[in-house]
Amino acid sequence: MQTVVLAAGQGTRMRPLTDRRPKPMLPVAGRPLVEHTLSTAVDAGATRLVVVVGYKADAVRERIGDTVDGVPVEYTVQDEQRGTADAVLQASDHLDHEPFVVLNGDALYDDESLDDLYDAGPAVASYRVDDPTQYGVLAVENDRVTGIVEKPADPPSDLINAGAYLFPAAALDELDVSESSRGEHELTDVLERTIESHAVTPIPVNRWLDVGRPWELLKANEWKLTEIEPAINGTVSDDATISGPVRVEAGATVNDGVTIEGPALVRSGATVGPNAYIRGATLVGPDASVGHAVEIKNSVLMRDTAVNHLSYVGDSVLGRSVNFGAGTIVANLRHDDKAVRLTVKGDRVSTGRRKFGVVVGDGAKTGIDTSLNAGVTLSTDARTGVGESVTKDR
Ligand code: TTP
Repeated sequence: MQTVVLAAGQGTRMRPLTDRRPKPMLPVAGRPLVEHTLSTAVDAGATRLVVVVGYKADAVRERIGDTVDGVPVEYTVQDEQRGTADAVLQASDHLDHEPFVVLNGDALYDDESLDDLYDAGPAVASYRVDDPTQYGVLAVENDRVTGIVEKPADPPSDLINAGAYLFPAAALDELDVSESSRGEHELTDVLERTIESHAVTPIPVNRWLDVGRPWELLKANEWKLTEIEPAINGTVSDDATISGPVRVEAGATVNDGVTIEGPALVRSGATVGPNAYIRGATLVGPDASVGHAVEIKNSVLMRDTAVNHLSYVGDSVLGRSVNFGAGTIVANLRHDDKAVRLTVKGDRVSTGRRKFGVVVGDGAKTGIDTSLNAGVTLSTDARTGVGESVTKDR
């Protein structure tokens, strides 16, 4: 089945991590986020992939290339982010007049649920949540979608739109929808038109994650690191202790006295130890280094990042080429036990997590003895001074 994957977004809620890369390229268990979506689509039955790119398009094109698991990939550029229906409209020149699947390129789905979507007739993936009021909610009667409402105070069901659709060929003629109240051309309006003429089935999704904000990147890694194939292909000291699902790639080095508790992935070129403690779920990116007496727990360290001496990093995302000075300590828990809050597009919002540390943009450097409070964001290339206690974003 021909499949459109939407990957043109600016990822503004993910800043500063998307200052220098598009959201689809953020690392999830050693692969770019969008590659997980593309591979799941291929497993489910995608025979041709059309990827809509826009913000930092070249990064996606260069990394993904012409095929995914043997299935051809074409690209189309959406110059301006005018909405998801507009994104599919840009892709429509590449599509045959046949049914087609549309997937958000920043969402993760379990394999079985996507199989069910591809095997269905016109359909939309739906995910059951306790509080649907902040989502697009499906109205369903007799196993047929009868409507979709954005952020309803009085939700018609507990089934939310999980951003995966199987449209009939006729929907290709319905893509030119007018602007919504939030100023976008939305695919949900195409769905509204489709349900007027077609029976659209809600397909329940067992596991789904929309990766829009930094803690969701952490969640994505927590999920996908549990699925890695454990293997020790790098150089690992006999004096290191490794337990749980751990993969050490060829070209990585794990020195004396290191303990790694999986799930964890140590990528090629990375160095761990001596005497470091890595706790799951952690991704140590390519060429990253974790040095003596450093503890890293449930975190993502991107390429070339260094935490070399006497530091603690918990529940955090560190971008590329970050350097933590000796004795940098991250707080990841509030003493009132409330969920840690983080700045997203200028607002302080709850991460919903009792444990969350910090988000650090590419190239940031901390001075020795820096304390970083839970929920702090350091922007791209930020600096902290010696002995600083950082309680606000910078
Ligand atoms: P969003 O997550 O709504 O947008 P975004 O990725 O730009 O992130 P943010 O809101 O943080 O700025 O988009 C959902 C998916 O649709 C995502 O994969 C990007 C894609 N998309 C497009 O390809 N074109 C568009 O015009 C829009 C609005 C989204």
